[in-house]
Amino acid sequence: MRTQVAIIGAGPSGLLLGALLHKAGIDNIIIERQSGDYVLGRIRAGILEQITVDLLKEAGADARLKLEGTVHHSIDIGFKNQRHSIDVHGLTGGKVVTAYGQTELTRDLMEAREAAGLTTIYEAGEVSIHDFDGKQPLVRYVKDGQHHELACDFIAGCDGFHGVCRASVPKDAITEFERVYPFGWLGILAEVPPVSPHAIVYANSERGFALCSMRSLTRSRYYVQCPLDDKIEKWTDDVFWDEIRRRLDPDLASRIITGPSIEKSIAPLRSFVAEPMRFGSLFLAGDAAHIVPPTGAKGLNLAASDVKYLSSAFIEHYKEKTDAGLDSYSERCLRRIWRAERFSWWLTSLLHRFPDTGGFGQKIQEAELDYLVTSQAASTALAENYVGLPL
Ligand code: FAS
Ligand code: PHB
Repeated sequence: MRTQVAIIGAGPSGLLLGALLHKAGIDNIIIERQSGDYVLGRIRAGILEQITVDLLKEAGADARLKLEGTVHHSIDIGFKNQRHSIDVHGLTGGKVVTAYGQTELTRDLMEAREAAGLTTIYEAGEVSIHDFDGKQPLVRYVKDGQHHELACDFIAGCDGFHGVCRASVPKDAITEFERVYPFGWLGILAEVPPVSPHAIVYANSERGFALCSMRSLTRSRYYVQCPLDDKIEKWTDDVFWDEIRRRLDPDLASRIITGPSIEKSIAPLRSFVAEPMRFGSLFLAGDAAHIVPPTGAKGLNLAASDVKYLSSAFIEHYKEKTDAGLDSYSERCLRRIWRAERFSWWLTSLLHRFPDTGGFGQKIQEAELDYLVTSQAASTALAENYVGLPL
């Protein structure tokens, strides 16, 4: 088999890249190690920057997003038993974010790909990539016991943090930067109306961080900071609902509608960047190249901006016969990535309780939060990062 761009991974990065390349008439095949249902079963991000919304429209996969996405003009910051609204829309000259689950976005892209009759090899085993630093890049995989080879011009490594692409780069050709946080997030999904349907709530408390989000007006997404070694079994629904209410201001806590969880998982938090993001004809995009703690709602959105840069670069290569975009891809992505890494690290450091936070640290966090919500300059800095910096 042969294609112009071989895409490894059918998560948001791979699917969005495939859709944008197809629209430009560039042949691509996606190779995914899991089943489509497994990919859809992963509950992850929920907040989309306008850049991501616009890319889904460009990819022709935004019909449901327009109907079911919930536009947010503000976010709430909770601390010292009070809640403060940050007018993101007003502070950024009208920019907004949209609440729409990554699962739904992935489903929309999958369905659009299938409708266009494009090839996605699911449940591909033993995926390996070859000669990406040479002239004849190649992907090998096993499907239904048969060994296959896919020749291509380029390989897009959209295979996430634990994928094969970054791992295939020689160690002396790549530099990795990482910070692992000493806690995780316990997240639950419940078919109950969100307590704050028009503003995500980020709460700092002496008991730890809490977040109130949503997937729709009837489906809520909540998180609490938890020890990294916590076992999910400890967190019964009742324990969870009691704990999150203790971390929120009394008014909000009294209004939370509880119900049985339909998904519950603990995710570790890390900051990670691999440099560079290009190795010959291999290009890394999304979580394959970087990870942010989800506090700033940047992970999925950074993946989308990588894909915007990479799809434009491939289109220039094939249509305008210039490699300027490919040659500048890594540098352009990394500038934006590091700004998002900084924002996500800063917000995580401000809202979470660390082992060494203590009484003094809590007071410092509360003083910074007090300044953040009362200073227009500080609120503007938060708002412009939250809606997404310009491409
Ligand atoms: P993904 O990891 O989504 O997709 C990579 C795909 O490649 C997967 O389908 C995988 O099966 C496949 N793959 C891996 N190895 C392969 C191989 N060898 N061969 C073929 N295929 C292979 N972001 C937010 O903005 N907000 C959040 O709240 C948030 N919560 C998160 C919670 C968790 C537990 C995790 C892990 C991430 C979270 N993220 C969040 C970040 C997340 O949304 C990512 O940014 C997003 O999934 C990135 O998409 P991809 O780059 O496509 O990577
Ligand atoms: C989510 O809805 O999953 C979500 C929202 C905002 C965040 C992180 C996660 O910062």
